[in-house]
Amino acid sequence: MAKIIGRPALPNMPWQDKPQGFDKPVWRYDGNPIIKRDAIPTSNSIFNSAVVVYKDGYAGVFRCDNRGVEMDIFAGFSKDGINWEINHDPIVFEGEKDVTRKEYRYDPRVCFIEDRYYITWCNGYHGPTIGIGYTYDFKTFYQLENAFLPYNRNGVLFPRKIGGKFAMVSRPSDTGHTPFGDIFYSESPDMTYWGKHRFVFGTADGWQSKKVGPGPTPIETDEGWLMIYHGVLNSCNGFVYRFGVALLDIDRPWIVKERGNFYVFGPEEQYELTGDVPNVTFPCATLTDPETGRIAIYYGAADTVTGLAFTTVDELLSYMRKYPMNVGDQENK
Ligand code: BMA
Repeated sequence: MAKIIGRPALPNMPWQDKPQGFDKPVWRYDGNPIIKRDAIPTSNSIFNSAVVVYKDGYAGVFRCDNRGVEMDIFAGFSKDGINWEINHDPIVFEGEKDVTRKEYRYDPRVCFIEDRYYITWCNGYHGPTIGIGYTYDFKTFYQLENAFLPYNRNGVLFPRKIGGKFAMVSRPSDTGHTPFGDIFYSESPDMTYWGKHRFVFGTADGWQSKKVGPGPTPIETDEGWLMIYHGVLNSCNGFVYRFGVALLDIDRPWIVKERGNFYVFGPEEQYELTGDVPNVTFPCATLTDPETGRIAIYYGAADTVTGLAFTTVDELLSYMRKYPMNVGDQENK
C-alpha cells in the first residue's frame, strides 16, 4: 500500500466505511450535503470550499455567494469536520490597497506550509487570476500579490517546498466559462514571483475532454504526489464536472507518472444533478490520515451546497491502475 507522508495522524477525521457491496472507489457521507445553501443568513449557495486541520478541530475558507449572487470567501470552524459554523461576514485581508481591492473571490483552497495557512482563490483583478493570502489563526488575514497575470483559475499550492521553492499548479483560462483548460506547474522563491511554468497535463478523451483543473492540495505519498483534479465534458446540455486522479513525480511534479482513464466521482445524487448549475462535483480539499490511508474529500455540488465523500489512497491508486490512461497519449487531444 502506498503511504501518505508529511502529514500528522488524524484518527478522529470524519469517516464512514465503504457501504457493503459498493464497487466504486469514492463513496458519499450519508448525511450529505453537509453545508446547505442558506447556512448563513445572506447566502444563496455555499460550495467549492476548503478545510484544514486547525488546533483540536478544523477550520475552513468557504465560497458563499450572497443573494445578490456576488462571490466571496468566508472563514468557518468545526469540531468534527462535518458541522460547520461559518462567519457571517466575508474575510477582510490586510495588505496593500492596490492588492486587496475586491472585485470577486471564489473557489478557495487552503494549504498549511511551514508555519501558516496559505489561502489561494480565484481573484477578480481585471479578470480572474490567482489571489494568495495567509493567516495564522483564521481571524487576521494578510493578502499577497496575485500570483499571475489574468486570466487564471484553480491555483493550488503544494504542501511543502519542492527543490527549495514554493510550488503551485493552476489552470490558465479566459474571462468567461473557458472552453479549454490544461494544468501547469509554477514555482516561487518567496510567494510573490512565480515562474518556471511547466505543462503538467491537458485534456483527454471522454469525461475530461473539455478542460481539466487542479482540485485539492496534492497528497504526498511514497509513490508520488497524488493529485485529485476535475475534468469537464461539454455535453449537449452543458458542462459536466467530475473528478479523477493522477500521480505526479515527487521532485519534478510536472512529470505525470500515472493517470486514470476513468473518473473516480461524478454527479449522481439529486443535490449534485440539480441546483444553480446542474451536474457539477468540484473537489477543493481533503483531510487525510497517514496511519489508515483514509481520505475525506470536500466538494461543491451543483454550485449550490457542499458535500463530503470518502476514499483511501489504496482505493484511488488501485482504481487508477485498473483503468489506466496511456500517459503518452494524454497531451491535449
Ligand atoms: C467553473 C467555476 C466553478 C464552478 C464551475 C461550474 O468555471 O466557476 O466555481 O463550480 O465553473 O459552474
